[in-house]
Amino acid sequence: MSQIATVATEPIQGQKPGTSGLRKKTPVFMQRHFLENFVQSIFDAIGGAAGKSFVLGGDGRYFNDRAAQVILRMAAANRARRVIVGRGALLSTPAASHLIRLRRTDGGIILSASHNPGGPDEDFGVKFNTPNGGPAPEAVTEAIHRATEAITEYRIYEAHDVDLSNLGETRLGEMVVEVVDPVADYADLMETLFDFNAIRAMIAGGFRVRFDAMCAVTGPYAVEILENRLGAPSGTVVNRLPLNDFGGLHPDPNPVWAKVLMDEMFGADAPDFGAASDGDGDRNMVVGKGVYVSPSDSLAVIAANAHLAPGYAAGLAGVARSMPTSAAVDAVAAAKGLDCYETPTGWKFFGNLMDAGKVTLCGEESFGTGSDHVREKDGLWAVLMWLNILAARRDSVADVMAGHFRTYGRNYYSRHDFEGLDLAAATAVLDRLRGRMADLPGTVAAGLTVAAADDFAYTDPVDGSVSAGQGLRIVFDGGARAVMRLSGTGTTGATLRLYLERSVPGPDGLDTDPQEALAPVIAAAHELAGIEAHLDRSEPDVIT
Ligand code: VG1
Ligand code: CO
Repeated sequence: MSQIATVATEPIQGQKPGTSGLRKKTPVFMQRHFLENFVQSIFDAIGGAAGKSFVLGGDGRYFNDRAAQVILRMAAANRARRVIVGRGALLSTPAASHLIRLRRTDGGIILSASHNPGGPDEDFGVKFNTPNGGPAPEAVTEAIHRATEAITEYRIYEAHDVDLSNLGETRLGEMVVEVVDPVADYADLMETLFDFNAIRAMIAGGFRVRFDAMCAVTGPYAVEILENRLGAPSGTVVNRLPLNDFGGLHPDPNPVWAKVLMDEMFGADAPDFGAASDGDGDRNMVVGKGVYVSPSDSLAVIAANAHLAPGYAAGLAGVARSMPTSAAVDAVAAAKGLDCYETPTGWKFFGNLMDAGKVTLCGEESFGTGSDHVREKDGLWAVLMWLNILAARRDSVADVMAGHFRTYGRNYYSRHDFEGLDLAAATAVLDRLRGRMADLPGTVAAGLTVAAADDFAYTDPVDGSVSAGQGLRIVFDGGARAVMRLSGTGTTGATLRLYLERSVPGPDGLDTDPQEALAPVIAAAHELAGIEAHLDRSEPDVIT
């Protein structure tokens, strides 16, 4: 007989959400009480689940299906009214954000560790999104963390698994479980924003697209939108079947992990347009025939051209970028008279700006772009925006980029990641540098003179909340910049991210290799932080 069980438990250390939700090795999440404690803490932190409705879904990685069943039983035991679940417990992060908004739920739980690899020995994650559809802001994630430290019991309904393979409504006790098509509402939303006829005509005219779904959640979305609705030939979307270990791929759409796509786009007879997305579908990489578009440049190009898409024909309210993202978009904003906001890393900081109508478009250097159509970054949205721009301009990616640089100048940009570092050693490097920030101006390193240095702190212009310690910024004479911070999404050791930028106004010097253009900034940053001396590393593990 089904009944509600109240299970005694104890706090488990380390249930502190990072940049985007709680991420741990899958075996950690599968430990006794681990998932249950965290989910009960979410409910406790938001004043209980009774009478509320939620969206639930994930990127299909290993443990997604089991975790979804546990969360449904816990929602029922906590007397939630309704949970809307994507069929098979699948939902991309942007589709989940859209459903929360469309169905006006009290939030949603997304099962994903996003761009981190998945599988029994890889990563799993859980993220709570608030009723605006966006990632919980810091006040909420802190309340969840406090609840994990005080938890004494959780509630779970003892019942069989719910069949999530068929659309429609069932009941779990008093609670309604509504299984929905994960793709349909999202695809419909895209049709309202972009000129599907123009894109369809461009593709029918021979424009070739390649989309690499990296065996992650975007496959079914890309097949429905690009192949079924826009008429791209079958096979346009590769790695289209979501697999619970992503087929062993690292579902992070960048030139390193999406190398197969890069090789195709730079090879003979390359398609006109290539793109890839990450585990949960919120990231994107855009590549033209023989030309790579950096995420910071993509944001700038979209800011300059978004009016060509019907959903943005009235123009943008304003734009925002995370602090480490290049200032390429700032140049567009200045030229167009748009407000431009600079936020800490992580999409949760854009939510207030979008809710208040201050910005339409947001982006991060980490392959994240999006708008106020949802409250998450959105990989396929960015792909469709690009296709819409190319169809409207009847131009190639290479020509769009060259024209953009001629008009606005070019911000050479790169991120160097040093992975698998000892946490104490990496923290010490940043602490040491932080301690010197005030004295750095005037210092000469590798021939560059420091003009300004600080530890980025952000005051939210809407609610006044302050987030300090968001990254060390060093600006050199002439405007070149280095930023350093530790990753908040990894699950082992520490990752030091070094962000490098140098702007060139043009018309000369717009075609240099970015690593070459940035060489002096790289050298200066290494010298100031003492990367070789203290971390025993001279080369980064990943360069994007
Ligand atoms: C990284 C990126 C950040 C992004 C976050 C979540 O965080 O740098 O820009 O918002 O991942 O992306 P960190 O703390 O590791 O630098 V996703 O697609 O993994 O949700
Ligand atoms: Co992601």
